[in-house]
Amino acid sequence: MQRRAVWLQAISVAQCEAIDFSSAMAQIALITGITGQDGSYLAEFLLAKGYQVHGVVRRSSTMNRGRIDHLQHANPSHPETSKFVLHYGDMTDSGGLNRLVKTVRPDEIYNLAAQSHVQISFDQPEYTGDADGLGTTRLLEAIRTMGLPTRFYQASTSEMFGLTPPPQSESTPFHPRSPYAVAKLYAHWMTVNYREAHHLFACSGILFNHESPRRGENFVTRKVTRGIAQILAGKLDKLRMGNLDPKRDWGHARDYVEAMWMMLQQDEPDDYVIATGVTRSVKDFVDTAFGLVGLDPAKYVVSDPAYMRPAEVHELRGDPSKAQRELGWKAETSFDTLVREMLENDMKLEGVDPTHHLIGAAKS
Ligand code: NAP
Ligand code: G4F
Repeated sequence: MQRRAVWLQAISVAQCEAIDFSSAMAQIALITGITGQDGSYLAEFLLAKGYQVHGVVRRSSTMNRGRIDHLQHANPSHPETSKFVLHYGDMTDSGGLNRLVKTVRPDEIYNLAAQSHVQISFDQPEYTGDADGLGTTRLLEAIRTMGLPTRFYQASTSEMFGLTPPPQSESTPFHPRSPYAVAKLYAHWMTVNYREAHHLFACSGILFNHESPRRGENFVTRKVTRGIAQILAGKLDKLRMGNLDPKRDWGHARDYVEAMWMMLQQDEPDDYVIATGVTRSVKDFVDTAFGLVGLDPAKYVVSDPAYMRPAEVHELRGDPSKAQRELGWKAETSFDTLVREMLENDMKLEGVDPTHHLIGAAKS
């Protein structure tokens, strides 16, 4: 109980400044966005590799650390000896970011923090630009002005391709279609610019959609798997959806965080597309997920204009051949396995037994 109470906080700047983290023998990684889907998988991955992992968390009135609670509890609570240390910070606050980089002196920074919802970025264009765009510049400037040899990973996105038809590779022209994509494109070019102008080891990973049971509940895949679980639990009778025609290249987040790390282990910094190379429509996802529990989507899915976007990205399909060739990376999880894993998780969360509903689920 005592240990949990300590860990439900992050350490203060004063505490942080009193500790010499650079004396740790382990490699040190700093992850912004550690409470998000990718941040949680990446933290697990780096801890398993023996890194000391520092994460940036935002202050909120309720704790939203569900994705990383298990990591907090598995590590000793004393910041000097722990392999997992949390710090308060925000991408809109350059003073705090500067102090963090100065005191933690990370070997690697993974910049995953972002207002990452495309549709919401139309409602919050300025904030999205500040956090996702300028926030990246703040971190790059912190590394540059302190003269650190820190390697930097930027979470760029296939949304930057927007209207440009597939297949999309590292040499495909960009045509962003939302304030989110515009902000990310600015951050992408700042990453490239700090590499070219200031010789930072800075990489931009252009990742296509990746999902998991930890995906935020208002992204389309999780909305569908969670909706199905709620239908089975008798809590929902209709699933209100937007445009079912757009196509996405969906992979598993667990596979994709490994590619982030691989980029920072190369001899030279570069940019890489990370994708499966296969595209499916939102309707395909809906049909697959409903099919796996033997339900007819036509009885449950209804169209709701509230989820239609002012400008849509119609088709994304990445060409991951450079990552395969140079990093030795390739997506491992199949589409069916991904959908099944998400459904199983959401059923359990809703108190529904997957062995009764999920076709092919092993009986316990
Ligand atoms: P996510 O689940 O939405 O997580 C976003 C993280 O950023 C959360 O930890 C969030 O903190 C944090 N954050 C948001 N605004 C912040 C701010 N102003 N200051 C500090 N932290 C802030 O996103 P994800 O799916 O893990 O994606 C990780 C990154 O990859 C994002 O940059 C996203 O844009 C990019 N990306 C994602 C995909 C994908 O398909 N998942 C594809 C390409 C690129 P709270 O928990 O406090 O909200
Ligand atoms: O799941 P989505 O919200 O993801 P989107 O817009 O592709 O963005 C995600 O992937 C990007 C990488 O390409 C990331 F950079 C970004 O941070 C995020 O992780 O929507 C997917 C598609 C869209 O075409 C949307 O219009 O699904 C369509 N859709 C249809 N009905 C819906 C819904 N999307 C949501 N969120 N909710 C719906 O009800």
